[in-house]
Amino acid sequence: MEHRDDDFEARVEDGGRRGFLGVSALGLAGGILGVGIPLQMTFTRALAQAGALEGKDGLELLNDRPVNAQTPAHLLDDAITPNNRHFIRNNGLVPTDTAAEGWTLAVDGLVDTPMEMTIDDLRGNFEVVTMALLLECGGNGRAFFDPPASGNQWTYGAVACSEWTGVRLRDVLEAAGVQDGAIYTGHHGADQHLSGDPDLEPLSRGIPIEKARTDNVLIAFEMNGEPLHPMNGAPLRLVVPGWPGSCSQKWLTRIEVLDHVHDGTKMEAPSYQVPAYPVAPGTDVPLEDFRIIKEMPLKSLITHPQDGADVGTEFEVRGHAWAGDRTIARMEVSTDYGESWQEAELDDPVNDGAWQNWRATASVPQPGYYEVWARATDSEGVMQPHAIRWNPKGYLNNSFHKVAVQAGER
Ligand SMILES: Nc1nc2c(c(=O)[nH]1)N[C@H]1C(S)=C(S)[C@@H](COP(=O)(O)O)O[C@H]1N2
Ligand SMILES: [Mo]
Repeated sequence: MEHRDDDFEARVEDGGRRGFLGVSALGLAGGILGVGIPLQMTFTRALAQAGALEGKDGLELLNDRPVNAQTPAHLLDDAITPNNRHFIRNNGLVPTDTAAEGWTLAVDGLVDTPMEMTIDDLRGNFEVVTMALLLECGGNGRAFFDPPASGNQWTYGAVACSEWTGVRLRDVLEAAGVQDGAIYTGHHGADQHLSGDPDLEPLSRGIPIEKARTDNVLIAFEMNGEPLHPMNGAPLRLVVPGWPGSCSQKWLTRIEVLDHVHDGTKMEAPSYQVPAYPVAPGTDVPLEDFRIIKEMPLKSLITHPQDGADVGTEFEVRGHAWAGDRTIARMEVSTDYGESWQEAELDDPVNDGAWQNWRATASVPQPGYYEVWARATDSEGVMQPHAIRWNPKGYLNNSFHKVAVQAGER
């Protein structure tokens, strides 16, 4: 079943790549490639795609059905990711009506009091909090797997840290009264399955109840002080920082409390799962040997200089770093292929669940071509790896980010 679904996704993605060229050709995506509109690409479809990225700026469309778009690393330079720079990862089709008016959220399952609430009810009955929270797709970095893994070919830009306003999932669960024996949540959204079958959900994931009860898991109705962008889950979504982005259900309509691990769409292997043991690249791993990804690994991103930039022989290097449910303790950069490392200045996270900003002044001995590498070490002494172990679906690539620069006169 799942394998067929993946094949379908892969085919759709080929369509997406053609689509991307089409948008460029219309001059709507920044004139990246000088190619004509492929035959498959109708004018209407190109316009539909342009619409998908409305309110976004500089994102690279990886797929148009479903819409998936990543943010180039240098456009993630802001300390807090603005709405127009937040990536988009959809498994299905965006609901046609994303108005806040009349939207309801049901909380049911193993609770004393099943509830159905409007967004005004949420605002009125629970403490409203604003937090900067990191979202990263489990497949960010998939493009670098060899043999390649099917799915969106994310390079670096399926990550963001915006300021989300909402209520704590914990508070809502407490109001509903979670019963003994509850171990997991199941999340449901209003998006439509690609097949058009209304009985199928494109994605329905959940998290262990302990995670659902942490302070920084929000049911959010604002993104950087504005209503959510339609592509980012308007009018209501979950934000589960530090865990695979797929846990953060968009267009949220229902949260179930369960006495078993949720069995919704894409909870099953191999979706958002990795092998229980190390496997050689290309191994066909039996489905029962996969395990659900929980916390995401530590990682960092260089947002300045831009890859390929001209810089002086002394230049600023900066970016962000994050570490699942932990924090980053040390950030280092190298301009000599890792022969020597220089410590960067590292900010604390603005709150639990935010990425950390860092900066360093690099200097190189003479003009020429250099690579800038960055690596993070977390609060438990775990260091970001130079390369990572292959897995069938291309998840959890947290290897060093490297950018190339030309320093001094060419
Ligand atoms: N309802 C719904 N929620 C969803 C998804 C989806 O397809 N449908 N995609 C998930 C995945 S895989 C990721 S990585 C994040 C991405 O959030 P964003 O699109 O706001 O960046 O949303 C998650 N929530
Ligand atoms: Mo994702």
